Parts: sequence; C-alpha cells; structure tokens
Amino acid sequence: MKCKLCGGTAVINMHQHRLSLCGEHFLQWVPVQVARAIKKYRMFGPDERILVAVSGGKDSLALWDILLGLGYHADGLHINLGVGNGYSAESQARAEAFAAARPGAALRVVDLAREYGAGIPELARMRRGRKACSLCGMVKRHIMNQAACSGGYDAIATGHNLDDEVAVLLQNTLRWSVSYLARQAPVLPGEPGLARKVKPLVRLRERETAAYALVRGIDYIYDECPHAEGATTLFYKEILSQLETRSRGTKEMFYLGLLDAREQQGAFRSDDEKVEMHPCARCGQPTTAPGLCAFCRLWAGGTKDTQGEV
Ligand code: Q46
Ligand code: ZN
Ligand code: ZN
Repeated sequence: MKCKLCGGTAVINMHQHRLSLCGEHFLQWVPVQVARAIKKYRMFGPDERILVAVSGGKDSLALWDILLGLGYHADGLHINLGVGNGYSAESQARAEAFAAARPGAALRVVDLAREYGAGIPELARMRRGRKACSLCGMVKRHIMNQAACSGGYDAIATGHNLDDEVAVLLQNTLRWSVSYLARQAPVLPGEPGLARKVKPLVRLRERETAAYALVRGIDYIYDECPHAEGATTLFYKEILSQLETRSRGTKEMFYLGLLDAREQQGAFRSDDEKVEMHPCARCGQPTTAPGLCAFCRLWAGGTKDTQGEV
C-alpha cells in the first residue's frame, strides 16, 4: 500500500476517500479536514477562545493537538470522574502529560470527588435507579458549561467523531427521538448562560483519529471506561461497521443525510414554543426545572455542600 501523494509506505487506507497516505502526508491531511469542518459548519473564528473537553482518550487529545496546531487559542478541561480500575487516574495522567509537553497548552482539572464529594460510581450507588453513564453525561455537561461561561470561552469543543455521531443517530432513529434528531449537529449555538458546543472531528472516523494519535506519538488511554462495557452505542458501532463493509460510505451518507434533511428539507422542525429557562436557584445556570437544576438537585442533601462552587 503506497501513499497516493509521494509513493512512500502508506500508514492508512481510507476507502471512502479512495486515499492511502504515508505518516507525513496523513498528519498534514487530518488538520486540513478539521479546518474545513470548522469553516463549513461555522464552529468558531480564529480569534475565539475554545475550551476542549479532554478525557485523555485518542479523540480529545487528537482534537486538542490539531486545534493548537491550527493556531487556535485552545485550553483543556479534564474532569476526573473517580472511575475505578485506575481508569480515571490514568486518564488524568495522560491529559496532564500532554499539556506538560506543550508550552502554552493550559489544562484545568476538576476532580469530582474532591470538589463535590463523590465520583460517578459512588453517585450512581447513592442515586439508585440512575445509570452511571446518564449521571456522568449530565455532570460533565454541567461542569464544562460552568467552566466555559466563567472562563469567558466562546465555545466548548468535544472530540466526537463520525462513528460516535452515527451510533447516536442510529439509536435516536430506532427510538424516533425527534427532539434529539432535531438537535444532533456539529454545532449547538450558545444562548445566555449556555456556551456554544462544537464537534470539529465530526467528519473523521474513529480509526483515523486513532491513527492520527499514534502517528503523532500522542500517549492516550487505550482502555474504555469500565462503565462503557456492553454499552448499546458500542453494539451500534459494530452494526454500522458491518453496513459499511457491505456499502462503503454508509456512515457519511447516514449522518450527512440527517443534516441535509433538517437544513434543506425542514425535517424535524419543531413548531413548539421555545422552552422557558430560568436561572438555577443555587448555581445560576439556565434550567427548565423549577428551583434547582438537575446538577444541583443531584447534590442537594448529598455528600458535601456545593453552594458557591458551581
Ligand atoms: S465516562 Fe462516563 Fe462514559 Fe464512563 S461513566 Fe459512562 S459516560 S462510559 S463517555
Ligand atoms: Zn506521502
Ligand atoms: Zn444548579
């Protein structure tokens, strides 16, 4: 397998693009794709400040690396979720090592157990009936938003890749979750108290972000979070990869088809009145619930008083 550009040994063959590239040309190709996505979906401009959600995995570290390489002002935020088997400790170590090796890459770490009183597994035990991942998603969204708004960032960037997006899309389609289908996009515009959210890797596949991290020598955590075991999205990813083997380009077609159906054909357009938001009585973040937001309710009467911390 030879690089299409220089004839050298290729490190990756991307069937959907009919393109094989050597390490050097692949490392040039990836940031160009990301820059295109940023521009096409109007994610952010060159002078805006970006807060990257850094888990310590391949996608988030590749994203941070690419944004810094493209010259963006991109800082990182890592949330230590307190997940066992060494997963959280290792993840934090990778994020810190990445930042330490790059002068100018500022990383903030929020340790959930230390700052709020409990990590995700403990929270899930305390709030029986709530799944760890649903609590985790809400906690991460809240902390990221709080950090972005208080830090004056223009956007939160996450490392979701095309495989992540199509797996979620399949799940939402199977359930006909119209409200999610109406909002699944590379950019979620901000509103007062809610930072804009962007997904610059949305046109790259998981094997491409993994290859980028490997060729670039980024040390990331290989293991999945132990709570992800058996997660439905992993099963959907497998199914989508089988579809892709039969019919190349299925993933792009599925995802871009959603964007097209919505933007060009008006699918999933909601005529509902805009939901009224008001500030949470404790943390001030916008919420639809009366009184406390879901995050503050989680801790109310819980482990440690979070007043003034969120
Ligand atoms: S980190 Fe959190 Fe994921 Fe672990 S507990 Fe579930 S949601 S699987 S991206
Ligand atoms: Zn080459
Ligand atoms: Zn709140």
